[in-house]
Amino acid sequence: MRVLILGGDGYLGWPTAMHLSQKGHEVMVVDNYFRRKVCTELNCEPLLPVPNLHQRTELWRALTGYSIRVEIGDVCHYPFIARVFREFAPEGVVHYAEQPSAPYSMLNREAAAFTLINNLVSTLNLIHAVAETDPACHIVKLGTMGVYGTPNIDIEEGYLEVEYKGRKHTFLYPKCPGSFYHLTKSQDGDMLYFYCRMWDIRVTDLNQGPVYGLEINGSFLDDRLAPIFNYDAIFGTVLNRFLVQAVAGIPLTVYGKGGQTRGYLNIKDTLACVELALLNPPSPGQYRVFNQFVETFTVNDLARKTQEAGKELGLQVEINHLPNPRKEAEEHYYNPTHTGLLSLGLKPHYLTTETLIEMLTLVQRYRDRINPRHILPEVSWRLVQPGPQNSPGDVQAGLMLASG
Ligand code: USQ
Repeated sequence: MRVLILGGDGYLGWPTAMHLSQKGHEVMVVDNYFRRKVCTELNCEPLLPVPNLHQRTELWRALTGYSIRVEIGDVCHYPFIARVFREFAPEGVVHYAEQPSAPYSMLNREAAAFTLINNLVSTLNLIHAVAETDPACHIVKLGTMGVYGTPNIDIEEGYLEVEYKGRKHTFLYPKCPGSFYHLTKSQDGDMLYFYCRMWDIRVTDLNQGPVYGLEINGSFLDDRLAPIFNYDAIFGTVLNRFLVQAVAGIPLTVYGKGGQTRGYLNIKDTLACVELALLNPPSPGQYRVFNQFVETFTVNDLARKTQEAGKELGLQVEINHLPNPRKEAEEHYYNPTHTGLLSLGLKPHYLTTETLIEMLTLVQRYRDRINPRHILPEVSWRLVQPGPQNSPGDVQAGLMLASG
C-alpha cells in the first residue's frame, strides 16, 4: 500500500514508518518538528539523541535498502498538505500529527489554543485533502482511550446501544475527557464521524491507551533509528517515566493514591494494530472505532512491577506518592471492551518481568543522559489563584509550585 504518515517524526510515527516500510509498503512521512521544537523550548530533551528525518531515512535506506520519502511541513497549512496528497496519492493515511500531551494542553492559554487549533485543523485539512484527491483513501486516526474518561459502567468499542422509552438507538459512546488534549481528541472524532456520514469517507479511530517501550524489532539496527523517547512530565508516558526513574535512582512518581487504571500496550502492538487497521479498511461511510490496548493496570501495579524488575538488576527502586497534579479519579471502576483488533489477528505482547528487564537494560545504556530535573510534574490541572506563594505570572503560566 501507499501509506502517508502524518506526524512521522514522533514517538509512534517514526517506528510506524520503519515497520510499514520493512513490510514492503510504500511510505511517506510528514512532520513539522513541533515535538522537537517544544522539547528544546521546555528543555526536556528525549533520552536518546534523535537525528532529523532526512538523516534517519538516509540511514534506514543504507541499512535496509528500503526508502521512506520525507516532507517537512505543517498539516494545518492546506496548500502544503493538498500538494502532498496530489503528488503521493496515498491509499491509507495514519494521522499522528496532533499535539499528544495532556500536561502540555493544560500548561497555559497559548498551549491550549495551539492544541485546539492544531488538532482540529489538521484533522479537517486531512479530511478535505482525502475528499479532494481520493475519497476511498482510508484515514487511520490515532485516538485515545482517554476520551471515555472513567465511567462507572463498561466501556464499549466506540458505540453504545441505548434503549429509551421502549425504543433503541446506537450512539457514539458518551465522552468525558479528563484534559484539554483529550477533549480535542473527542472533538476530532466527532468531526470524522460527521464527514463519514456526509461524504462517505472511511475512517478508523484507534482509541489507544498509554504506550510503553522503545525497541521495535528485537534489537535496534542502529540507536540513531530509535524513537523519540521522552521521560519528562510533559511528553513522557507513565511507564516510560518509571523505567527512567528506576535507572536514575529517583523514587517513582505515583500521582495521588495510584489507583488510576488505564489500558496499556507495548509500542510493538501499536505498530501491529495500525498495520491491521490499514490492511482491513472499513466500508465507505463507516466510522470504525477500536479500543487499542492489551491489558489494564493501575499506576500502583506499574510501580510495583518496575520495582520488582529493578530488583532483578540490583536497582533499589523506591515508590513515592506525590500530590496529584491532575484532576482524575484515583480509585474507580474500569472495564473497557477491546475485541476488534484481536479479531483482526492482533497477537499481544504482555508486560512481563522479562520485558521490563529488557527495557530497563536499554535505558541503562543512556543513564548518563538522564536529567533528574525533568522528572517532577510542574503543570497543574487546577486553577491556581494568585496568592502569597504564587505570582500572577505563575497563574498565567499554569505552573504549580514544586511542592504540588
Ligand atoms: N501518572 C502518574 N505518574 C506519572 C505520570 C503519570 O501517576 O509520573 C498517571 C497519570 O496521572 C494518569 C496515568 O498515570 O492517571 C497515565 O498517565 P500518562 O501520562 O501515561 O498518560 P496520559 O496523560 O493520559 O496520555 C498518554 C499519551 C496520550 C494518550 C494517552 C492514552 O500522552 O497521547 O492519548 O496516554 S489514555 O491515557 O488512555 O488517554
